[in-house]
Amino acid sequence: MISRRKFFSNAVVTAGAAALGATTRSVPAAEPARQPFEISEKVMGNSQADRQEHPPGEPGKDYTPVITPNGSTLPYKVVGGVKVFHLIAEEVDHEFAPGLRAYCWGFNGQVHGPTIEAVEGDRVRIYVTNKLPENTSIHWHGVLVPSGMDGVAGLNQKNIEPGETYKYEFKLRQHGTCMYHSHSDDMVQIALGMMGMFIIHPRTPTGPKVDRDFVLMSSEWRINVGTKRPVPIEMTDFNILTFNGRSFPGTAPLVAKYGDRVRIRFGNLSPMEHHPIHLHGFYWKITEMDGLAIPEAAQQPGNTVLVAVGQTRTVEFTADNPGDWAMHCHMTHHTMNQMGHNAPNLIGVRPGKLDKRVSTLLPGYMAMGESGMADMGEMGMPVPANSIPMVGAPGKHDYIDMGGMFTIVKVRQNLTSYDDPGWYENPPGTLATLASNDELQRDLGFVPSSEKSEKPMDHMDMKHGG
Ligand SMILES: [Cu+2]
Repeated sequence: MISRRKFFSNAVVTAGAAALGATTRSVPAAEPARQPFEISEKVMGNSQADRQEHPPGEPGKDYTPVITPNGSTLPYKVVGGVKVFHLIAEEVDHEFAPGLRAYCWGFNGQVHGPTIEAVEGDRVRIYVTNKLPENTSIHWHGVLVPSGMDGVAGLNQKNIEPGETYKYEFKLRQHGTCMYHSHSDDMVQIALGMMGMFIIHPRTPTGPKVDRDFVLMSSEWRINVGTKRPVPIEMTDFNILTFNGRSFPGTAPLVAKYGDRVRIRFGNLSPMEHHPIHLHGFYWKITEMDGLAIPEAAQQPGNTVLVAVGQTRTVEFTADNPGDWAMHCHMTHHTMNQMGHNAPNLIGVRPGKLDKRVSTLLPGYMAMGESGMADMGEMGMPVPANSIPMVGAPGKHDYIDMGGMFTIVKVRQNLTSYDDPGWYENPPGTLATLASNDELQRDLGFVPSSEKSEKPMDHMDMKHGG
């Protein structure tokens, strides 16, 4: 491995004397012998002290543990100075949201697997037991490990056969937000949920102390309505979008006290799609990309961060704005549940007797949304068993017609615990309300008509449909 800077400095020394090919060949001879990971540690910005031997890092003393909403942290024990973890790859009857369960593949009875959490300098030994009906192997995504521990079946190791337990062991030589996932029959095993987050805290923290440190892993699934098994061959039309394996309204809120410094570590191991995650009410700074800390002066501000497949992005902000704040993927189809994407577009069309005619061909058919689709969940229309088409949730003010990759950040003053504090009480004068005629007359000079706008399409009356 040759760093770019090193390449150029060598190139300068020999410049003019040799063609480019000769220059590149001369580099190895000029390079002093390097220890494994030396260059990587420079890339990570680690100090000499970070390479010293340390006792295993302890939660509460060496780090503030992360919170995995709807998930958990993998327990460990210390054996001879090594942190020992045990992942069991197995089938899990997983609930995505109330009303939808499916047989997925996960770890230790969970989808996704529990969050692995350790400290830079820790030596970890991770046993992986395969209780699946096919081979597997686990890749530590972003973690700098020896090649033979990298987990790509066939390339780095033998497959873990059903019933076998493999042992991975390495020293953590970095800090940051990483992930883990199956790297055997990837398409099937990732589509079925075999992934989790791998958080490595710094041995010597820098920057402001964080009060709330959340972990959110994005994924997407195809679960045909009324079935109980995700379709692993789906490439394009995903209908269940999740944070930590849950779809709204199954996602737990992220609760913070007013003034808390909040960190959210996003990871995306969706089979196919990237997710622009948007937070209402705050601006954050992106502090890490793929687990690499960004120097403070280079931290990008924003309120939407694109998390591509395979990426992690970490953001931090101060919870200085009390309220209930939506946080969601901003792709609109990623904040809804099992909608049929082949439904005809009836917005603005008067369906008339269409429902009845189509229902003779398709029992249970209901034309979606002459005036939009927002009321489909609220109407409580009967849905097939084990499905959540257009399900949202009752909110404080009205029905919340969101689903999928959507959750709520709840910031409160005077919290006594981080349990769900319920809905936000809006201070007087801070809630959007129905305008009175007096106000309209005063400010607009007239009261707008309550009639719907007449559009040309209203006169089409389904003629085009035959
Ligand atoms: Cu998305």
